[in-house]
Amino acid sequence: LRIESALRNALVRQEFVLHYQPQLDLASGAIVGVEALLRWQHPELGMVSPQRFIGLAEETGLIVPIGAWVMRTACAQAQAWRAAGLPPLRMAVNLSARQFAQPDLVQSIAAVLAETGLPPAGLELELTESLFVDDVARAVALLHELKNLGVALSIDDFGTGYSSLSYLRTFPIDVLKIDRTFVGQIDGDSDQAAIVVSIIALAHNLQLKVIAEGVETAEQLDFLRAHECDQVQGYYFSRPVPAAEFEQLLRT
Ligand code: G
Ligand code: G
Ligand code: MN
Ligand code: NA
Repeated sequence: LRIESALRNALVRQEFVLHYQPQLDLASGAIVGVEALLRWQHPELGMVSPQRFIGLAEETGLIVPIGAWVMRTACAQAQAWRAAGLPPLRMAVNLSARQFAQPDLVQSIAAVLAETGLPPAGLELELTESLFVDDVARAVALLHELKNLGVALSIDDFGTGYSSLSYLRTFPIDVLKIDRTFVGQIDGDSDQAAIVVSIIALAHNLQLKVIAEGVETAEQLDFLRAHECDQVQGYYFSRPVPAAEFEQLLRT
């Protein structure tokens, strides 16, 4: 309960911050994207991990105003970097189930794009397969509306959900993000390696881009390069870092 009331106050007390993790094009090594990741810096509890509060924020509905703050802050940051002359990156923002269920989701994203001036193609929404299972027809319609705005859509944690692969044909998805549990075991476990190779082939056969998450070693990187993965993200390149640090990364 203490953490719940603290969470209720976190927005007005400005205790949230976004960290940013680069996504690199595997062929060129250039940073082409960035994922915004929410952090909660509580004066007494310290840095609270999203694993501890995203679930609670979902249950209480607090994720809606928090998610709106994330969207505005991430888009404003992406546009500020562009205005500063840095290479244009695609900003990836995680969407929760509760946000996905909001009737005004599309309008609220359109409003943030208009307000910040970020071109729609500069925003990517990270969705999980679990968002699609409740009402597939609504999900398909909503994804088309989001696509019509001009934003990119990715499936996060791909391979860990329970939904059918058939949605990949009917949903206007641009990117699959291979879950880090598969990537982390490329070296030791040939079954996990086979899954990674299969997801890359699946993505490419459907004309989708594929990003490997959780890349931590040179061996994993070599494997992904050999199998023509498009983009990589993980501690091997950088942890999620504060905006100023990310900007340094972009300038070097
Ligand atoms: O960055 P970290 O590994 O601590 O994130 C833990 C989990 O929290 C991940 O599943 C990540 O997707 C989720 N997460 C991080 N930032 C956000 C956010 O802004 N919105 C939502 N809905 N989830 C987030
Ligand atoms: O669920 P989602 O993919 O959004 O979660 C992203 C989370 O993964 C972030 O919290 C981020 O801190 C974490 N992460 C990013 N790169 C790595 C990595 O190389 N290894 C591990 N273990 N976690 C990572
Ligand atoms: Mn993500
Ligand atoms: Na993920």
